Parts: sequence; structure tokens; C-alpha cells
Amino acid sequence: MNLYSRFEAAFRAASAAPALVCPQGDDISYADLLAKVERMAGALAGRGVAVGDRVLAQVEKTPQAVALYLACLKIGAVYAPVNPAYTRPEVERFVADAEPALFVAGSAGGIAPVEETLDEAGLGTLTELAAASEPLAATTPRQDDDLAALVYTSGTTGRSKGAMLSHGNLRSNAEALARCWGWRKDDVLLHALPIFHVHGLFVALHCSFLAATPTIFLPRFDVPTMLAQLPRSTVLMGVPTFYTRLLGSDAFDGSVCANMRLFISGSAPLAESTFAEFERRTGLRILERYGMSETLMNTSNPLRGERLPGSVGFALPGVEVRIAADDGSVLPSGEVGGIEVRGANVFKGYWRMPERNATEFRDDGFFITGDLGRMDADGRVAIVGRSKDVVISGGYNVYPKEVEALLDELPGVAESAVVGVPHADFGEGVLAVVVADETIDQATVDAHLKDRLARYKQPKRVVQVAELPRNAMGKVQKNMLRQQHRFVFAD
Ligand code: MCA
Repeated sequence: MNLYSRFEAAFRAASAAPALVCPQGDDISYADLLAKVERMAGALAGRGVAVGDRVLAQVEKTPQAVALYLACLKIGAVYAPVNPAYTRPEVERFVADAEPALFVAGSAGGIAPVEETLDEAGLGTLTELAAASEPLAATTPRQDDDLAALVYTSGTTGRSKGAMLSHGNLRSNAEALARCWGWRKDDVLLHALPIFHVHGLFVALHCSFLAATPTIFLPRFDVPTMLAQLPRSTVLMGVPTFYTRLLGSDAFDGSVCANMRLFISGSAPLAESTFAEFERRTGLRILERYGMSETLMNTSNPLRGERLPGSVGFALPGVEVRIAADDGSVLPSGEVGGIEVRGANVFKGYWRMPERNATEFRDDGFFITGDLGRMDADGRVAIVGRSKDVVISGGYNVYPKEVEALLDELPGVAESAVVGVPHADFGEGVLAVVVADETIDQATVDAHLKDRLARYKQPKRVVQVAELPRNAMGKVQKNMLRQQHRFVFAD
């Protein structure tokens, strides 16, 4: 079934109800959203976008962008969202890889909202087009296995990989989450996440869309707006930085949260201190869950029952999770190993990368996540580390290889190592350690990376050293670097 047909039925049944509540603009009802999607679908079809074509979208968070995503589903196109913060060279790699039929993006002067610019060829605005197009009412039938989205991750080799997500992946996961989190007819989702990633686009919006409940749709996270909107919300989904920033405000307390029934955290490890302080301040326990772009959501702490700090809970309904050794043998409960996942949630593989798909899946269909974890006898999972070299900063994954390759281009740099070290706001901050025969300071690095790498990937601190620590095999010991520089962001 086309995932959009599932939403459409709910939208029609609730057509007068608010869909996107926009404190800084006009609210959008479900009837408005249906109409916007039909016009956008007409515009896409009118531009020749066909079933299976990719639509690459580098757009700001607006209701129009939501309509663009839903219209792609509706006509059977494959939606490929990318972060508006990405620089031109980063986006060019996605364009080359996805070969989109349409690239919805900003002009050379910067990234404009979807309403303002259509694409590089200056074809007019998508909103103009949508307004001028005949609405397209028919939804293209799709099978569960048909592609719905391509979500890019950079990967440990520094090369972009597009995770292929199907209609069935998205639908099954949304249904599992709505059930697991007890989604109610009177829920109001507070939405401050970006919508170019799995968390904000699929996990959060799909829960609202399945039940056609209202979403308070904020362009970005900021504490004063959150404090103003929490009293009329019931559910918040956020990254740990949301929670540490809320706790940083004296105005955040139990009374602000009186209407809230659920705070959910994901995309990065939630510190036990944040969990504890949040409970002390509000009387509520944050529910932590675990997922990734390739698998959508895998596990969740329970809605009813104990939510434990440091635990990501139990496998979701329909998801199998196991802990395995490198050779794929399943480990007994309590032992640390690689987390592997199988189920209707698991992606179809990486776009045009058969060689990777052959090594990242076991013969019996389990996907090797690259995360390290442990499972208790009762099935409760804890993440204990990552076997892949990745930094998680404010919920964004940063792959050191991509940053190191650019640092190594700088004149005088012999080698570099990028690691994540504790950062009070972002959980981990990106630190560059360089070996060079000239002075390499923060300004040099900033100037070099400015137009080459999204700001959040750029090192927030640069340290120059005489040599990098290596083991007997000659491999750089990143653990040692993380240890030596763990207080870099403490001041
Ligand atoms: C902004 N900056 C960052 C980050 N965000 N640097 C490192 N890491 C970040 N996450 C930069 C800005 O460019 C700015 O640079 C400086 O840091 C301070 O920005 P500030 O205004 O304080 O930041 P913000 O705009 O308030 O953003 C912080 C944020 C945001 C709200 C935490 O990063 C965010 O929304 N993160 C959510 C990411 C997310 O949705 N992840 C889901 C991935 P300067 O001032 O120097 O120019 S999906 C996923 O992971 C899986 C599937 C899952 O399980 O969910």
C-alpha cells in the first residue's frame, strides 16, 4: 500500500482539524494539507516526475516542504531530503549519486525556503507552480517493497551512502511507534526538529499523520518558544541537546509540563545526569529510544513500565534485535557485541552499492548496525559504544574521515585525526588534532572548511601536536586522543 493512502484516509476523516499549527504563520488544517499535497503532486507530475524518480530536496522547514514530501509519496516518487546547511560540494555529491529528476533547492545566494526557489535552472517557484497546477487527486498504488525515500549518510569511508527506505519500512515503523507510545486522538505533538532526517520527518510527523492529530510546527528549536508552546502540547520528540537546553532555563519546571504526557529522546545518547535532573525538575521520566537512518526505530523504553537511564528499552513490535560476535554468532544475554536488526523496518540496502549491501547484511537478513550493545535476559538493550568511527554532535552524525580528508589538504599538514570529546551542549564536540610543520590554528581551519563542509561538521577546536599516538600496528589510537583531550570543551 502507498503510505500516503494510509495518511490520506486519516486526513479526510479529520479534515477540519488542525494539521500544522504554526505560531509564526497561518495554521494548516488537514483539508488544507490535502489540497496542498494534491496541487504539489500535480506540479511534480507536470514537471515530468514519474514513479521511482528521485526528488532531491534541500529546503527549509515549512508547511510547503511537508507538502512536497507527501506529494512525492503520493505520486510514487522517491523523496531524498538533505540538510540546508550542506555546502555546494556536499550537495553536488548527492546530486551525482541520486540522479534526481528534480532538485528543489536554493539559489547561489544561499538556501531559500521552498516557496522562494525551485531549482538551479530557475524554473520559477514550486509554490507558484503548485498554485498554477491542476490538483492531482489519484494516489499511485505502491507495494510495500517500493522505494519511498533515500536518506543520505556520509559513512565511515567519507563517501555518501543513500539508505533506501520503502513504503513498507516507513508504514510498519510508524504503526509500531504509534502503538508503543500509545498515540491518542487528543495528542498534540511539539515539533522543533529539522525535517530532513529520519527523526523529525518520519518518527515524529508520521505518528501525528497516522492519527491526523495536530503538530505544533516550529521552524527550529529555541528555549523561549518551547516554554511558550509546552503548556498546550502533550508529546515532544527531541535530541538530548533539547533537554539539556530546557533544563538550563530556570523557567522550565513541572508546571510548564502539566499538559505533557511524553518526552521522547533519540539520535544521540541521553546522559544519565540529564535523565535524573529532568525527573527531579518535572517529575517525569524521559523515554529513550534507539534507531538509525537505515533501520528507522529499533527499540524503545516502555510507555508503561520502567524507563531506565542508560537503556534504550526493548525491541519494537515486529523488530528482532540480537547481539552478535564479529563472526555473526549470537551472544548470550549480558555480553557485549554488535547490535544486529531484522524486521519490516530494515531498509532495502544502500542505493547503488551492491558490494556494501553484501557485507552489511548477514545471510539470514539481519543488518549489522555497527553499534555495540548488550541485552539483558528480559530483552532490555543498552548501547555501550560504537564500532564505527562516528561523532554524534547535537544529534547529527559526523564522520571523521570526511573532515580529516579536507584537513589533510591544508598546506603543511602531515596528518590529522578527528574525534568527539565531551561537550556540555552538543553531547560530543568535534575536535581536530593535527600534525603539521606550519602553524595550523582555528582560523586557518575555519577558512578552509567554510565552503566545503556544513558548519556542524567543522571542528569546534583545533589542537596541534608533534605526533599522533599509534598502536603497534601503526593505527591511530583515537581512544587515547579522546582521553587526552576530554576537557577541551570544559572551559
Ligand atoms: C548547530 N551547530 C552545531 C549543531 N547544530 N554544531 C555541532 N553540532 C550540532 N548539532 C552549530 C551552528 O552552526 C552554530 O555555528 C553553532 O553550532 C551554534 O548554533 P546554535 O544556534 O546554538 O544551534 P541550533 O541552531 O540551536 O541547533 C542546535 C540543535 C540542532 C537544535 C541541537 O543541531 C538540531 O536541531 N539537532 C537535531 C539533529 C537531528 O534532528 N538529528 C536526527 C538525525 P556558528 O555559530 O559557529 O556558526 S536522525 C537520527 O539520528 C536517527 C535516525 C535517530 O535515531 O533519530
